[in-house]
Amino acid sequence: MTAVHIIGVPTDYGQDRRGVDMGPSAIRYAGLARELAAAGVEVEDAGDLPVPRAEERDPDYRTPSEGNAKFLRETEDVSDRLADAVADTVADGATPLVLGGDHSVAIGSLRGSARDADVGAVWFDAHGDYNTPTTSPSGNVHGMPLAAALGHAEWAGVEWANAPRLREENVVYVGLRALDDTERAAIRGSEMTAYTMSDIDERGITDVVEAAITVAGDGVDGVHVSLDLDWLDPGIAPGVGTPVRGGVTYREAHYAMERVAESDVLRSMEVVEVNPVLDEHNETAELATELAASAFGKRIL
Ligand code: B3U
Ligand code: MN
Ligand code: MN
Repeated sequence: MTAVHIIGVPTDYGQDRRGVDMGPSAIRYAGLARELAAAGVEVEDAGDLPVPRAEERDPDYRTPSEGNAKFLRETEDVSDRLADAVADTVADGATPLVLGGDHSVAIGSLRGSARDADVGAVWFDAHGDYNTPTTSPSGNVHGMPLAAALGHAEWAGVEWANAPRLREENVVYVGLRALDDTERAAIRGSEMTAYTMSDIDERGITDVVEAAITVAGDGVDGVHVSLDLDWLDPGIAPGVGTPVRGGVTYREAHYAMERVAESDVLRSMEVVEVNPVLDEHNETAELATELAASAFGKRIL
């Protein structure tokens, strides 16, 4: 029986809208343990990592020599502790399920997952999260975790951010639809594979997800699945800080997660950017819960 360890990371250092720190509570309240049990996995809840409130901290206390990345010292601290928790969970033979928090938590998840193994990643997101402190229009680290984990540009010497055993060739985006200009150019120039919403329209979710899992899993020990709830259309997932119209449907999302479960390559997963303050009746948290259950094997029949 697959064992899943839930690790909550109530952080909102990576973006400007308060509330995403309540994501782990909202997702648990929506019945995560029950849903995962229905998926037939053994669940252990490791609780939340302690994360100091953003108001008590200075966003500009430490920035890189060039550019802007807010709450960098705090993000480093959370990432270090999360990387340890994820690596320990994998070493115990369980699959970590990280609950964000904003997408900056992915830096820690990726570092932990890739500590003793080569990993690929499938990035289900409207955004590329491939900015650096210099290119970022916002200074928000939730728009940078992939560039950080891949050790790009100013992130290159930043040891706590870099996951050396994650390679561009095994990173695949699914559902992109909102990129900054510099980010677009950087993605085009990279070895990553990027499937946009147009690709899903043209080829269908079946084909795109199949290809994504194949590329991410090629020659590696396992795949990290990063699920940003703004990947879905805001009509069904309103509780996110940066909604973008034209996202995937409820059924496309479930199908994708079911394929993740069937592929049997899942090494670690995170569910991020649920913001209960912006949500309607906790429906985005419920959706996150259901999608996680699908990724761990819940089936209709
Ligand atoms: N690309 C923009 C916006 C953004 C990225 N990720 C989210 N929003 N959720 C930035 O700030 O880097
Ligand atoms: Mn994201
Ligand atoms: Mn996003």
